[in-house]
Amino acid sequence: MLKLYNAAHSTCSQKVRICLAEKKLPFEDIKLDIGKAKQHLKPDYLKINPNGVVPTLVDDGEVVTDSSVICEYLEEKYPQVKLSPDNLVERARMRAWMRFLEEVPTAAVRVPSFNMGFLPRYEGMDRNTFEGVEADIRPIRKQFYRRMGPGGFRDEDVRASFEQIGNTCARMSAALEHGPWLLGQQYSLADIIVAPLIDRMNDLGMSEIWTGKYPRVTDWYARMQARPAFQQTFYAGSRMSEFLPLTPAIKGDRP
Ligand SMILES: N[C@@H](CCC(=O)N[C@@H](CS)C(=O)NCC(=O)O)C(=O)O
Repeated sequence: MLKLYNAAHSTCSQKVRICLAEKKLPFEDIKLDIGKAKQHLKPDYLKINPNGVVPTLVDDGEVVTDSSVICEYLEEKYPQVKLSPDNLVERARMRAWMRFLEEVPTAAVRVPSFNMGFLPRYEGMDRNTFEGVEADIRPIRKQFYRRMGPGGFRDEDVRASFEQIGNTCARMSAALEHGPWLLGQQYSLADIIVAPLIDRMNDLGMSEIWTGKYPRVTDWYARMQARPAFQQTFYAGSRMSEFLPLTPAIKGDRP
């Protein structure tokens, strides 16, 4: 039996949930509160995921971490529904997309997500308290939280994120010239991994990054949304705007 430790609104969890749904694999859905209760930072969870992040997959007692790695593991272990091309060069292209998606837009999307949704949690907290109770307890995100601080990321960081997401859309648009999916005719893990990032930007009201400018991205997003696996993944409560009042991403830099 597969178990997935995840959070409803976490984009990395959503990547794996789409993959599981496409493959029609049943799994035990273990929801962690990664907000107030910080269940992903408790000693028992850190034993299976020392990075203190979601998602984590447990397959028959074996632990697999990191959303892209989990997706590739599922693809190799459960190949009945194929989400990658057979051709080696095409597979390499898919993996190059996956690395790019992790390095650029996955990291970029965190900046407006925090500035727009999560900051009210830290309201009234001074920097020292914030660093002690929020930043320093996070195994791989300490510096990220410290850079953000209780007041949020600087406008310059938010603008850089938007630029990176725009660049991602430009690359997607160029790739989509050759077919409905990023690799052409083959729907693959590359589409699955970028989908929650585009969905998050849409949820944050930022679809203007691609609307008008990259119509192929708009059409691709509509095709993604039409897939049953996508609808299964984005159940009620899995989008930030459903449970957090969103504030502007650009805050006006503080002195
Ligand atoms: N490389 C990891 C990153 C996972 C990740 O950053 N997860 C976020 C939610 S999308 C998280 O758990 N954040 C916890 C925190 O901010 O403390 C993966 O792809 O699984």
